Amino acid sequence: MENRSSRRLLIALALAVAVLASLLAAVPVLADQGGTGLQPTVPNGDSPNGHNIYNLYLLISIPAIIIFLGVEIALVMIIVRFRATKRPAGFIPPQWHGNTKLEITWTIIPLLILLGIGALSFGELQRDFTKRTNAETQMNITVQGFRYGWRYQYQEDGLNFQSVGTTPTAMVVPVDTTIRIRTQGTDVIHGWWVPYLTGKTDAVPGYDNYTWIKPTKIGEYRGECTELCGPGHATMQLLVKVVSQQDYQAWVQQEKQHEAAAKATPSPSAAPSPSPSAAPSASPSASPSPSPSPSH
Ligand SMILES: [Cu+2]
Repeated sequence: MENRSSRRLLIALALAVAVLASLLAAVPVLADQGGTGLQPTVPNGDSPNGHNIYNLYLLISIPAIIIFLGVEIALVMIIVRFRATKRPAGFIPPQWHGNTKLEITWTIIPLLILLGIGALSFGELQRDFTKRTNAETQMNITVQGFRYGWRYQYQEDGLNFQSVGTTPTAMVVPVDTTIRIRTQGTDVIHGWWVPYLTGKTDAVPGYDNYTWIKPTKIGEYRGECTELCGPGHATMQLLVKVVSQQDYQAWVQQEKQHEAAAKATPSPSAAPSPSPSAAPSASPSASPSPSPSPSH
């Protein structure tokens, strides 16, 4: 009788865990389809570094989930099987203390696991968030965060434009190209994050941070500022548009024509140059080389 009720309880618990686990597993799929960005895992990136972050996430999370479930299931089984009401009145379990071998083992194993996670994470940070060498780099873009928008400077193609507001101007890049990205902040700390391409990279005033991307698929990738930088933080949306090499060249020519046309006929919307005192703080465009630190 007792055994049967314990078994039923265990089966019910196991079912609850299975249902919960399958629900959790379904969430990323649903989120991916909706493209909402609300998902418990990091996305599987369309750039080698984003992809590596995803692999590292799985490598750490899957064993962690298995260990968690193992511990919780064992705990529940012990609680149910050895509960006090099923023991004779005044029952005291065997009293024993100390087991040096066991204690050393259960200290060393977690230590090794943590050191392993630390080493893997450090390696990933080194690969993704240090300055790529010139030999590895095919293109350089400086991304400046300001309150509240982004400025993009293309070193090789000489483009310079900004993106402001919740319908962002795309940072257009060619597919299969290693792009070194330097991030800077012009006022406070911002964070440049396009989850499907790479991890979060802070844009810090007076300091250059580096990341890189090598997009493997043509498409549009959304992102946003990930450092709370002020009341307009939520409007600092990001868009990266990955296009073919030909489309990229066409886009560069088109941008250059736009820039030339804007210079030839200064429209009222363009920043008026004759009043130096009226330079708005949110427009760091005036200086062609605003980097406070050594160039690439
Ligand atoms: Cu920001």
